[in-house]
Amino acid sequence: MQSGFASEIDRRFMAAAIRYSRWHLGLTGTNPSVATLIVRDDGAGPRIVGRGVTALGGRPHAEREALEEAGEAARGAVAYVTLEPCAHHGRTPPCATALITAGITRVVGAASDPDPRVSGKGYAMLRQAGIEVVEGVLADQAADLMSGYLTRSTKMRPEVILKLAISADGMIGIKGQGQIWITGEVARRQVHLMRAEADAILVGINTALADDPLLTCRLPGLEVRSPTRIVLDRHMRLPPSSALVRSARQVPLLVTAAQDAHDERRALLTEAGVRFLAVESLDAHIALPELLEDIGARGFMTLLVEGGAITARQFLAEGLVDRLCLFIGSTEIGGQGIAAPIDPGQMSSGFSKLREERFGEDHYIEYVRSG
Ligand code: AOF
Ligand code: ZN
Repeated sequence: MQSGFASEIDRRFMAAAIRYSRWHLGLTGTNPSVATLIVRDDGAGPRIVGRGVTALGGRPHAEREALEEAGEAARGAVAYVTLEPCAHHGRTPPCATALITAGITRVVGAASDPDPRVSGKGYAMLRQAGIEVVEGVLADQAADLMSGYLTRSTKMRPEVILKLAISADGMIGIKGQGQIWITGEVARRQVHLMRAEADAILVGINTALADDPLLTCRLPGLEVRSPTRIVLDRHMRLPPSSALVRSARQVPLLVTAAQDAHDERRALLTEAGVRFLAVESLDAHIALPELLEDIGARGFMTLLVEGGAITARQFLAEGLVDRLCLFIGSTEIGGQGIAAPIDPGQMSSGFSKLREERFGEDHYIEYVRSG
């Protein structure tokens, strides 16, 4: 069995591969967005001869795309893969076999794959073929971008990302008012980027009624990456005239309604292109774990929850938030404000801080659930 050590150059190429894997986030169905770089050194220093990222819809896999670009240059080269190469015969033969056949002599891998058809087997196949394998290089960074895939594989539900924009005095809105601006333009663009990378986005009916949001990605050039929109709407109160329903033919819209809700409204919404997710209720609330299971079964790996207060509180109270993204504005709202469901100054021990940044005037803190 061959194994080796990672060099500083390995870490640099892996960091580049991880950045590249971000390219197809939200676009690969139930497959993770993986990247591969094929790098060779003919004496003048290492250079990239092939790049691949998991294709739209999830196939071909990243390794195949990269090997195709490299062609004969793959012989004797190093492959940097952000996920262990697959070992199973799916619709295509295993990527481990493709790397072996192409004459790759060294594989540097980041995250390991929980898929039982792959887990450990991909690296074992490479080693058996005499390829030097280094595992786990920048594994945490790679896994962070694949967290949706990893959550869905292990918990059978999507990763829940709760995004909250909070004023300097801890409010997320003003009572009785629709959308108000808590954060500035740079932060707002960042939120649209999060939408582009998510598989689905969810709001409660109160937010849908008060704000009449579109919930699409409106960054120039990235409009096509808008996620599927989901509204928690047990009594089917979403009006056909809402921005969400009017855009349902362009960007998918799912409404979660109880089976017995309003037949006439159901027909109107169906006519407008809306689809439904049947839900169970528990104490007048939608049963979230069952709903998440259903959303996961439909192939969604990441679910961005964008509000409002009641919905956010319910996800938090049921321990269903995996990642918490707080955008903290610099202005105060005052007494008419709706209090945020959490206090950034007093985070519960269930979360640990992953990163902190500044977006224009606003402060950004991202937490992940610990354990
Ligand atoms: C790779 N490279 O780029 C990705 C992989 O249904 P299939 O045949 O496409 O296989 C899906 C599994 O392949 C998925 O569960 C995960 O284990 C792996 N994803 N593997 O070698 C890739 N996206
Ligand atoms: Zn593969």
